[in-house]
This record gives sequence, C-alpha cells and structure tokens, in this order.
Amino acid sequence: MSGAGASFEVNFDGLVGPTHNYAGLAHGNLAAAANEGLPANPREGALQGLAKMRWMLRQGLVQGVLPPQERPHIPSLRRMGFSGSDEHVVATAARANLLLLANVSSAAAMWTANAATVSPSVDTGDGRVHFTPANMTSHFHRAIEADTTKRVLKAIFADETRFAVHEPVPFASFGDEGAANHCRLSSGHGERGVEVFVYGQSSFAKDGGGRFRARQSMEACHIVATQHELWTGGGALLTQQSRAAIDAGAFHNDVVAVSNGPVLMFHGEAFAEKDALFEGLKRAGEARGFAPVLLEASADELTLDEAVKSYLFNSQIVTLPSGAMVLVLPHEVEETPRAKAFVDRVLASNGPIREAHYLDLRQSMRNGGGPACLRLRVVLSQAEIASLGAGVILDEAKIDALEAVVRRNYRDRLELSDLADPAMMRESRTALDEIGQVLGLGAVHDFQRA
Ligand code: SUG
Repeated sequence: MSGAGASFEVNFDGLVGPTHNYAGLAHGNLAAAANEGLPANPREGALQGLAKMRWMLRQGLVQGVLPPQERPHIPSLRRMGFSGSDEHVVATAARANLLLLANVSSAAAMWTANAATVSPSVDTGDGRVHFTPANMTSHFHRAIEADTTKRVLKAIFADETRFAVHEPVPFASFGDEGAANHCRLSSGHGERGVEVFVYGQSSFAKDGGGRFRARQSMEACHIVATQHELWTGGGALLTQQSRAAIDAGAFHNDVVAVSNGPVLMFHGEAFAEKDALFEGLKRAGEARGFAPVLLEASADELTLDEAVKSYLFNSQIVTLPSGAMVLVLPHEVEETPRAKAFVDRVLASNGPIREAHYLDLRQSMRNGGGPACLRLRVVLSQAEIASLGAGVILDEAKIDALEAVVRRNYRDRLELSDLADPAMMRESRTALDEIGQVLGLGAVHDFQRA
C-alpha cells in the first residue's frame, strides 16, 4: 500500500487447468523441453498454485485469480476444418496429428505473466488502468489464448471509465508476450512509475543470430507503451535482452530480472546495454522521487545457466502491509547452492528485502513456469478494486471452493495420449463451469457461449 491514497498491487494468479501436461511445446524453454513426455499431475499443479495464492492472502496481500481456458480448444480445430460433434472433432484431430491436439490442449494460459501488459492508472495519460492482452504469436499453442484472455479481462475490468482493455498487438510478426517482459519501478505501488519494456529484438532485424529465437519484438513494446499513453514525461523505457540470456534459456526477461517498488533484482548478463538502462532508471527515479535499488548477481557469483536452472529471478518480490519486502521463490532456488547464497546475501544486506519464502510449484516449474510466471500484477486503487466486474479477488472461502472444484474434477495423472479421450473435454468443461460459478465470471469460454 502506498502512503498517498491506498493502492494495492493485486496479483492475479492463473489457475492451473485440467489439461496441464508436458508436451514440450515451448521453444527456448529448457525445462519444458527436458520434461517432454513426462506424465503430469494437473490436480497437484492446481493445488500447488492455490496454496501459493493462500499464502499470499495470509500475508495480508490482495490476491486475485484468473480462470483456466477451454482446452482442448474446439473453435481452433473447427477453424482448421475439423467438423461434426465436439467429440468427433477431438477424435479426428487426435488421429490426424496428436501433436496438434496437444497444442490446442495446452494449459499454458496458467502463466498469466503472459496474459497482458498492465499499466496502472497513475502512469497513463488518461488516468485509466490500461491492459494489452499479449498476442503470444511466437507459439501456436499460446497464440490461441489471446481472444479468451481479452474476454476475461473485459469481464473483470468492465468499467470503461476506469479501465481500458485494448486489442492485442496487431500483426503476427510483432510478437508480444506481455508482462513477462515488463518491469515497473516506482517509490511505491500507487506512485507514478517508470515502465521498462524489455525486447528480444526488432521484428525487422535481418539476422536472428542465436540458438533460440527472441519472442518479444521491439515494435510490440513501442505499440503497447503508445496505446497505454506512457510516453509523456518519459514514463517508458525500452531496453534489449542480451543474446546470451536468450541463448541460456531466458525465453522471457522475467527469468533473469524482477522488480518491485524501487528495487530491480537481476542477473548481470540479463540486458544488452546495462549501463544505459541504469542511467535511464536513475533519471526516471530523480523525476519521480526515488533512487533505484539495483540488486545484481554478477556472472562470477551465479552463471546464467544457474540462474535459469534455479529460476532465482522468476521470484516475486512483494511489499507486505508493514512495508517490508519478501522474496517468494521456488524450492529449486534452495536446492541450488549459489542461488541460495545470493538470496542470503540480499537478506543480509539490510536492504528493503527482509525475508525469503520458498514454495513448491514443481508441476508448473517443469514447464518453465515459476512464481512470477504464474501471476499478473495489477496495481489498483481501492475504488478500482471495488468496481471490478467479477468476484475474482480471493478470500479463504473462495480458495476452499476452488480447491474443492479441483479435487472433484481434475485428474492426478495425464499423458499425451489421454488428451484424445473425449471424457477429458467433458471433465474440463465441467471444471471450468464450476470455477466460473465460484468467481461469478459469466460466459467467457466459447463452449459456454455456443
Ligand atoms: O511460454 N511454457 C510456457 C512457460 C511460460 C512462463 N512464463 C513466464 N516466463 N512468464 C512458455 O514457454 C510449455 C508448455 C508445453 O510445452 O506443453 C510452455 O508453454
């Protein structure tokens, strides 16, 4: 909460979907590639995510949730020419190409850091909270998220006097992966901030030039910053991810950097032009009354490989009601001695981060999704929270109800071949209907609107 007029950072975590599986679909994502073909446990994944949400709630934070999406995504298969009953569509797609069915069955919408880029009302030209749903055009299994994401955001942030939910960035070549490549620094959540957009490369670059392709385009960053009306007063900075980071498996910048308030915690090799970024942050901070707190892990202290393996920087830094900050990290950091040593050094340094909390998110982590991937940050004033169009802000009873839905409807083992089971589609729809009822969401999924 900031001093001037209560504002809250609300984390909207994505609920893991009933079809969570390991199909190895994501390029440049080392965990997803390494775990391809492993049986998944969607029930455990969803319960791990809900335990994280409950922990946040119990710290006195405002915690939200976004629903899973309809998977398998029948409308995508129909657009490809599959026809007949929904069951027939799934069966014929499975016979034609099981990998295609895996793509339209991915539960990847759970990583809501890729749902949208969000600019709080204090930062924007028209004083509304702006959202641009990510187009996710780098991967087919993720590009099919954008339409439903937009619908869900419009249902929740429905009041157009307070919220602007834009169209996703147009033109597939301008890849936009949302808040995973966006940091915001400010003195407090409710104070005007500087928004840092981190791109992999320009869509017009002649040469991709590396092991993995960059997912976030420079042009998409420009478009989002422009439609969010951030440029006035230097409210946005664009900076490039280093090629070394992308090639080490940092497919999103949130694998190597995380911010909160005036703090930026990052790996020394995360950015292509670190000094220029620091200079820009310093100037922006001077104009906004804060000095950036830069917490850097040097390459000597921790290699990029260790950073990617442990997911140290895919942690959340949250400000408790007391004003102290807590690092929320995956267990894998505790199990990586040099990553843990960095955390201990940060805690001992007497800076703003006072505590570390380690969580078990292994189901999501095996697909390259740590604590930070699972949440979309939305800074909201009390009045903005009061105006939300659905019951997506959690309390203990809602978490209990969501856990019950998961226990009732989610499988505890899922392999690729199970996706062809027509019962899977029906179970998934029942779960989504029940989740929608708990959250008062209305008909946001295609199957509910038919
Ligand atoms: O896009 N994994 C996701 C992980 C996204 C993590 N998000 C952030 N870093 N914010 C991705 O790479 C794997 C799904 C599969 O392979 O089945 C996947 O899509």
